Amino acid sequence: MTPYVHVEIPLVPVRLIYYTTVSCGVRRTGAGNVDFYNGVKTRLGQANLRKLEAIDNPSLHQFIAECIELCAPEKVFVCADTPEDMHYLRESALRRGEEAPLAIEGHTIHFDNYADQGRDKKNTGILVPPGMDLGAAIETKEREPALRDIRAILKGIMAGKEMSVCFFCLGPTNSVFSIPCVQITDSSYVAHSETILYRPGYREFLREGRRKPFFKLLHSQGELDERKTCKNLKNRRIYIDPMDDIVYSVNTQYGGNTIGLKKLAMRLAIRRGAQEGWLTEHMLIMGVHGPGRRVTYFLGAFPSLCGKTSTAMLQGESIVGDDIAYLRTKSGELRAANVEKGMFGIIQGVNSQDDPSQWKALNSPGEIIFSNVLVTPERGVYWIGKDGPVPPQGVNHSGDWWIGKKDNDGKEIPPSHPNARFTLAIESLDNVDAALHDPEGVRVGAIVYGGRDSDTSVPVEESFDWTHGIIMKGAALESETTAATLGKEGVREFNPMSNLDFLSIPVGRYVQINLDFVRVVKNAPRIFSVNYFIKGRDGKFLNKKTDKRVWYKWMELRVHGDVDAIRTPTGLIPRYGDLKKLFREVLSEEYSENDYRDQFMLRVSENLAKIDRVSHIYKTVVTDTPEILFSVLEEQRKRLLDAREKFGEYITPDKW
Ligand code: SPV
Ligand code: MN
Repeated sequence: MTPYVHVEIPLVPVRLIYYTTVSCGVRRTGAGNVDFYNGVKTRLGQANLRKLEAIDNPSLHQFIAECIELCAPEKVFVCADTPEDMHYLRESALRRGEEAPLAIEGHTIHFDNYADQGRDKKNTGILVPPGMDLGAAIETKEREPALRDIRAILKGIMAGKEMSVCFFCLGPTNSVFSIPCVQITDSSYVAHSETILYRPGYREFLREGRRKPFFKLLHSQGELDERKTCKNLKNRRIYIDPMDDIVYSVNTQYGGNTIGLKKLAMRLAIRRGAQEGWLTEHMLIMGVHGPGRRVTYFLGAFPSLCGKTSTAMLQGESIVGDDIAYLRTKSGELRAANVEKGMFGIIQGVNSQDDPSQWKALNSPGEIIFSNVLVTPERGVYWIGKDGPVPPQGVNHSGDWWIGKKDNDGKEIPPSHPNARFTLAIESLDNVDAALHDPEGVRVGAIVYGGRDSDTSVPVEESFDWTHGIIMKGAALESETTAATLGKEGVREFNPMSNLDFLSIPVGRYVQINLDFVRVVKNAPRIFSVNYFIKGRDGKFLNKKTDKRVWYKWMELRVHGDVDAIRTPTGLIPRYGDLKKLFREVLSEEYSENDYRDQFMLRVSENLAKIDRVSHIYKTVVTDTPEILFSVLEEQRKRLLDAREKFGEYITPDKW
């Protein structure tokens, strides 16, 4: 693959401050080999040592030895991806009480601390050297003091515990997308989750030796309470150090803060991609099945808890991934691969009617970790929105639970946390797409951007072209906050490409890279927006959950030029007749002209207000905004003002 975007990221290439400030557990012997010191050797034991020595990679050995010296575990387990090693990790999670078995075979429950139920944005930061500025929209910490701080917290933190050293691969193995990773953790839950979520990487390390750069991920859950949840949340830290490709996470268990390969390595990958000419996106990948046997691959970017997994799992379509995608250009095509092979999905609202594939998997034997749901006395599970009545009592993220239980602030505790999740292998779903592990990825036909927007955008709309799409659908994306992150819910926030939380490069540069990305692509994918959350004047949602099945079929037809669309100031919207036909074919439902009018009515003031907000942010919070962003915003403003002049404030589609 030819990288064609070359971007200098201003990071000073200082090598391994981390390594040079600690005494090393390894000694270099000729030819770059590394000899583990005795203290490290003793903790590793012969069998583990052999597994490590089989890998020809001195800097890997050095990193592992230094983590052992720093965290001082009593013993170390190295996972070489054999069935026995995988079994050992699963069993450890049960033996140590980080997970407990449920009634259905293979199902387990894990709880995070009551105050550790989402991504902790405040204590997560990209480490930057003095003088480096990623802009006010990105949380950064000054590198050296932050390293000193986290190293002090990590010092001796694994005393009396076992450390696991695991190898994984981001992206399909043996592919241009692959990035090998080493995960070190004292949490069997984290290690176990990763064996479900990521492709095994030990062989990748054996094959690549020292040739391929790799990511290093160090996690400790710290001290646990009697429920096996984190005790020292005040010392929770999640630091991403792009200069050394290392991620540190400590005193937290919630997956989004601890599963190093997920949102933590994602920050490292965004920066690496920016340097090498590829993209890391917060995107699902799905096959949308069109007329005949046509399959068109879609990417979809949604903020957390805004319908990404349920879209990836749409009935009638097939899933490649539901959270993170790598995008590369090759031979005039845009191609994408799922970074993961499993799903850490939101469980709230999953029911037998709307989510048959998930429902089936969640109710069948097989390896699934449920987190922060309610466990009934029969060791079944219940979550908000599950079929059937709410059990009167059980155990959940708050401990013993009963209907009406209140927390210390007098707030009623729901049976499950809104961010409760399930972890399972995508291969266990009956709608898995055949291209899941394709080392070439899939060819992308369309990109969809969507946020939680109750009052502005129509349910589905195509952009005029790539630039308009990247700017108006992606860079201008806003969404109301959710329970996926700690803090207040329902606050409208700017979230470019649904990726803001994970950016490790300045926002303006990121937008520019997106704008440039398809320069070598012959037929650039079409860009759409969707809004599943638009409400009417009565405050009720205008769409049913299942309506999105129609939107995707319509978009698929548009990609192939099979239907026309109506041009409005904000983009191209469906014609009533096409939707009516699709509602009948896909959902066996009648779609009324009234519904169409309400849903696709252009709200001029709301759209103008959004342009004001977005323009303000790109002038103040973001300081390296590409000029073209402002001209595209202003062109859209002019189209809206002209339309208002002609048709008024609220414009139904029949006016166009
Ligand atoms: C998200 O919050 O976007 C998730 C789950 O996909 S987490 O692992 O918390 O990032
Ligand atoms: Mn996500």
